[in-house]
Amino acid sequence: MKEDPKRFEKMSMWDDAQKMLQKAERDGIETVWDRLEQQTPHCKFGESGVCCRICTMGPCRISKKAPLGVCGAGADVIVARNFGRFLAGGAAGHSDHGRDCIEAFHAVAHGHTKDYQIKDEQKLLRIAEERGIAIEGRELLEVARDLADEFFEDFGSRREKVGFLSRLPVKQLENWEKLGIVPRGVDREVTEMMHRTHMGCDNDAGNTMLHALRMCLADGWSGSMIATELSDILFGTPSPRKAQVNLGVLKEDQVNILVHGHNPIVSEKILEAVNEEELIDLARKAGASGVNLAGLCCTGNELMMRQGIPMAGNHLMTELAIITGAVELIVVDYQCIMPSLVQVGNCYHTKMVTTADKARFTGADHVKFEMHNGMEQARKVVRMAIDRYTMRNQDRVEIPCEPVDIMTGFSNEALLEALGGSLSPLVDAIKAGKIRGAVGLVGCNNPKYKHDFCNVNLARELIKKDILVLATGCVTTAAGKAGLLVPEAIEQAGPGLKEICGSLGIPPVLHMGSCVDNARILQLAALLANEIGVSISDLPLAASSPEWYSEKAATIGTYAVASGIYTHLGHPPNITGSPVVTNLALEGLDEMLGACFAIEPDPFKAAELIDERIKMKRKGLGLPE
Ligand code: XCC
Ligand code: SF4
Repeated sequence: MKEDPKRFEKMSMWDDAQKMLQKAERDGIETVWDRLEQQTPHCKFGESGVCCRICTMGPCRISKKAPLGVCGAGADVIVARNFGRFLAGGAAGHSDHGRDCIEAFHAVAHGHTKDYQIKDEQKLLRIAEERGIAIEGRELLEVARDLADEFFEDFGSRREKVGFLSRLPVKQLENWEKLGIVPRGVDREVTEMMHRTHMGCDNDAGNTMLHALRMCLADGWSGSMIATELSDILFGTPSPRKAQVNLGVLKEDQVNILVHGHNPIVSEKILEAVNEEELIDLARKAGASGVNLAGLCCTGNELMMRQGIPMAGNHLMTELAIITGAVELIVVDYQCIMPSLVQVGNCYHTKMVTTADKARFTGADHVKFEMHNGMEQARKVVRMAIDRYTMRNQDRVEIPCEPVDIMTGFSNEALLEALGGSLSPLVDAIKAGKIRGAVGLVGCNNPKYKHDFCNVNLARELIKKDILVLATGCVTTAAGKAGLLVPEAIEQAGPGLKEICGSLGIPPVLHMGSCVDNARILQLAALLANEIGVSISDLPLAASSPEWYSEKAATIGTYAVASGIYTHLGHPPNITGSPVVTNLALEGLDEMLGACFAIEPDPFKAAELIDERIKMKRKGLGLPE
């Protein structure tokens, strides 16, 4: 690879990434792409899901010569168990993040912290009412205490179904009941998956996969949904605003701090601290002109959606951001944080700071954030960053390009407001075929693809076909860098989408938030289905994660399909060793749920697949092409 003069262009489509890859080579730094090369080719048994390590009679790997594991389990059972546990990881990640939000909210409601507040009182009251809590004549915090308890209950074992299923079209809930996939409690479904996949339990691949649907639905309709709703209540419901993306948001003459991870409980406090006069003065004394905060990945999405804080980059940009040599400190909570960031940071002056006991990194400093000390800890982190500024070597600093403008902040509340308070204009536009359908374009980067090439090109192809794109997670940064998150991008859209978005003054690709915020898309789908009087699976909707990598992304894809949304993935999960699981994913689920997975690495072909599906669903509703 080293001799190929075009190697950096093959790794990423972006100028800022390519320049930093060159610098990495000059500075002698190994990146995720180098390590991928070392790991290639990947183990075929692992890749197809037929390696079992569930007990110590094994490990067993299935081949033609040895078609059964020591216990007698075949490929289907082994794949189903492995995939079930993979999805459990994703559901647990989102939902534990949701639980952390409930704990923060609980602490506020009980007066255990002064560092966090209720920012959106109206939303608190609205959601409390939705969940059957009395609000009339009661004090706000009293209502909040009840809502916290109500949400905690959703994680337990005593419910027949999680609370937000009241949002679902009745017909669809009946179908889930028939199939036995109504999620009862978040922790319960995750734990049950671990139980079922213990040696000697659920030895029927299809049955294990049914439970996988139920568990992922618990994530989408409870764990993630609670995370989103409570983050809005605590930090404000997003509304449209401007922001900027790419490595150009770093400032050569300022103390640069990056927040990385997922939960706004940490990043929101860091944001407050960097705006404190005393700390800005301290930065000036250290020779900087100020303190600059930028985001990475999903906590970046959270801060961008609510506060307009710039986004330095997505998953594959996290190492490259440090390679600019301009980052004093990177503060993280959890999920999607490459352990390599510590080593890359050590090659410069960049300090890595962890904040959650459940996500510590060897070599990083730990500044534990708790409800009662969030502000104090945030100030400490900012002071650490200012200290590092004096250690920066300006000769090694290279900030590669100018930032790109974007528009963000499209919560469902904001979308409704843009539509004049009701969904009818959107429904009318869909019925008239001006907006032919909508696609949730979500998820990650994966070095197995040219970075962001599929994310960007799929978004472009879809809007050309008058399909509205709803972006979350790391796709957001890709779409933003490609100039698709501004109202002017309607010039790249088909005539119908151009007309509608043009009249509303919104971009054809709407940023709806972080990965847990895919719950916003679920809610929007349910609102639309209820408005038209059909199930979600009847709507001209699809989802796609072209460059996905994580367990969480697979869980999102699975709850999307289970919710009736056709879902495209760039590559399959590690299930291809099982005909039963693979056929179920690609076909069988369609019969049960009106939605299935589709696999296609080429974004242009994927756009065609999605387009065909949307045509089919429009036809089903009797809508014109
Ligand atoms: Fe992680 Fe959420 Fe994927 Fe980005 S998109 S790489 S999961 S940060 Ni959710
Ligand atoms: Fe092998 Fe069965 Fe044990 Fe898996 S559970 S490691 S297939 S003996």
